[in-house]
Amino acid sequence: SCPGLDNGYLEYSEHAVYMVDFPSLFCMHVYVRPEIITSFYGNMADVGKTPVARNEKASSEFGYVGIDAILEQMRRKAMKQGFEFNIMVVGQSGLGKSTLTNTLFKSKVSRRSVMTTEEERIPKTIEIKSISHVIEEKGVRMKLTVIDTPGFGDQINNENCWQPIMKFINAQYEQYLQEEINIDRKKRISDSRVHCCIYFIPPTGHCLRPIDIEFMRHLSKVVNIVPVISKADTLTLEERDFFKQKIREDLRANEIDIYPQKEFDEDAEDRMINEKIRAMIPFAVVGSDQEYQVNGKRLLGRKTRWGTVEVENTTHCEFAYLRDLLIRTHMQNIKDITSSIYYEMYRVRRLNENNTKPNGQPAIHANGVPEHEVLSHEM
Ligand SMILES: Nc1nc2c(ncn2[C@@H]2O[C@H](COP(=O)(O)OP(=O)(O)OP(=O)(O)O)[C@@H](O)[C@H]2O)c(=O)[nH]1
Ligand SMILES: [Mg+2]
Repeated sequence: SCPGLDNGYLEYSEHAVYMVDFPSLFCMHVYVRPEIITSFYGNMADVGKTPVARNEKASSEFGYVGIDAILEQMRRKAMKQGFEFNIMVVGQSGLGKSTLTNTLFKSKVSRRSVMTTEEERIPKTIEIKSISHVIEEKGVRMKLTVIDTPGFGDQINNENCWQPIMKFINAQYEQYLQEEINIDRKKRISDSRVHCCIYFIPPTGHCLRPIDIEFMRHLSKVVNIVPVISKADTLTLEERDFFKQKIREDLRANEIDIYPQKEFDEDAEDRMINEKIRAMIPFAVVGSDQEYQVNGKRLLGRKTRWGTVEVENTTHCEFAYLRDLLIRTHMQNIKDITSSIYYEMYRVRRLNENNTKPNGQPAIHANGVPEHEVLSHEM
């Protein structure tokens, strides 16, 4: 029904109508909303801000719709919001947890955000303490929080020494849940949930101790566990390899599921990458917050009479692998598992408790979501 359009064709898109009449006049009439014209030849980076009018013929010729622009939109949103990541360090007293916390902040993660220069000894940790730094790199903001915990094993009876840690982890889930079920809830809930727990194994060189097995068995049910062998500078290379293998066997024998858990591998590629990590875990780490001059460079290390152990040198220890796993390669996955597995289990359990019907039957569907509940939870 377009006047004057003979032998031509009509194209329609959401934002523009094209009437094309090539054979008779060799001209093309384009009826298009004025604001579209400005973006018609626009840079693809601007896609997402203003809809781009697109000739369907050209689209089919070149096969490009612009779906990939969603990545750019997501990137912008994520950069505006920033990221939060919470790591907890747990283990027996004196294994270097507080030192490693400082190492994490002073290493390449955020060398600039820690400005302490004075050499002070790290005191014994006596309460659970969170240390946060906002790190910015290439416009991406991340609030990295390390939760330092008091070491256990000092008591005569060390039974149930995992309980205060478990209580803290659950308290963070509870806080998140309360924010989430609030009628007037915030658009974005601040996330204090423990995404990952670094468990410190003493460098005995033998096998896992019952207390380590007990601790990890309980914690692995509520949080991602990444075990490390602490003070790895005290082991020879052979001792280190033997100990690592023995720990992996002990973990398997005791059915302790550590991160990255096999059952959460999403595809073959995931499996391939994670298998390599599983073969390296537990990382044998060395911690230090002191810098030394080595070959003209200032490096984090531990100076001894026979040389300096460089913390970030992978031929000396595996701290850099640990940091890369946590920060560079698996952070999002660790957060996803926290949110979709561990927090979800906590949430279902808590809502089940609250929604138990008078006859004792929980008012929860098989999929774990209460009938009346309209909760949406972000990953
Ligand atoms: N050889 C060696 N010593 C370390 C290492 N990391 C820390 N230390 C030393 O171990 C001692 C205890 O370190 P902390 O970081 O206070 O240990 P912690 O686990 O926080 O101890 P608590 O707070 O009591 O639980 C300090 O003298 C550190 O310098 C390491 O990788 N190798
Ligand atoms: Mg400490």
